[in-house]
Amino acid sequence: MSMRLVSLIGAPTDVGAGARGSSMGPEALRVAGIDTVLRAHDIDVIDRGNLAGPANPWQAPVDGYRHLSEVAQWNRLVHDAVHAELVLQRLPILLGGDHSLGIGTISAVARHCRETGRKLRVLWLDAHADFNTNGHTPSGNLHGMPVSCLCGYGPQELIEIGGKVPAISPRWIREIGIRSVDPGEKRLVQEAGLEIYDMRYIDEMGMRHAMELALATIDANTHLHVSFDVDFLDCEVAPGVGTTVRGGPTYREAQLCMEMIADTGALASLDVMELNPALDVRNRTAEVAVDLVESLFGKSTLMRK
Ligand code: Z70
Ligand code: MN
Ligand code: MN
Ligand code: MN
Repeated sequence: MSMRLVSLIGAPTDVGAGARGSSMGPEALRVAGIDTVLRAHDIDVIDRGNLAGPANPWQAPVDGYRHLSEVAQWNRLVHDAVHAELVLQRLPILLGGDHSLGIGTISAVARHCRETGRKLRVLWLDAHADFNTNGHTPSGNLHGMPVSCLCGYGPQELIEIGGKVPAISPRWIREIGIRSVDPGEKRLVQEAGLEIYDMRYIDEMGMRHAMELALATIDANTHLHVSFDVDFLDCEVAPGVGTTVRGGPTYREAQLCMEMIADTGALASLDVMELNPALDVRNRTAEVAVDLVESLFGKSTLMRK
């Protein structure tokens, strides 16, 4: 395999979240050694430092959106930074930041796939479906709306960031680990026909089978994007997130999930989102997240090499 090229991009913000603190996520991932861990796997890593966007004004929602203008500004910065790395044929890792920034990364990835004639598959690892609209959201927090925005349901300034509306088709997405969906959101998810492997499915069929289906039909021309919301993990494993939801994947199930993604050889961009150091215990959640990122880049290949 040729030398893999990775660029780390920090997006220190919590403008889309309901709790303050994911703005400290990028630095906590660096403190947990994300760059060193990747370099140990023969990866060329450049840390581009942090993007500089607007501060969090901590305002109430307007028309069902909190901080729409700030979220749009951050997402435009993320879009441009991620697209620039893809043009350089580097694999961008976005260090979040709240999950509203998935709009910026994935709209950049989708644009690059259009420009290069590649197929796109998005794996959304999350406790939440993140498919709300301003009419359905219980909170107004835009980190609950990135997937719907990417599919074209959302405010103009968020859905058009990558140039084309919608940025992606619901058919390109697989959501894994879901266990908290709001009532109106549930209907939207069903109408859009999102392919979801929720915790019930994982309990009954196992992580292995869920991932086999989620990764099916990926081929040599597929760009695989993983959007990893750290609240995907069970909160016993990962307490350092704004919205903990019980009953998530264990450490081993999450490792298997990452290892199966690594085995495809198709991973081409990654988000690590929603890590909240203000709620963490001695940076434990950051360390777990870095462990899992290591598996995504082929840590556990003992039996396969
Ligand atoms: C809820 C909402 C959410 C992340 C919480 C929660 C959404 N569905 N997303 N934490 N990452 O407010 O829309
Ligand atoms: Mn491009
Ligand atoms: Mn979540
Ligand atoms: Mn999320």
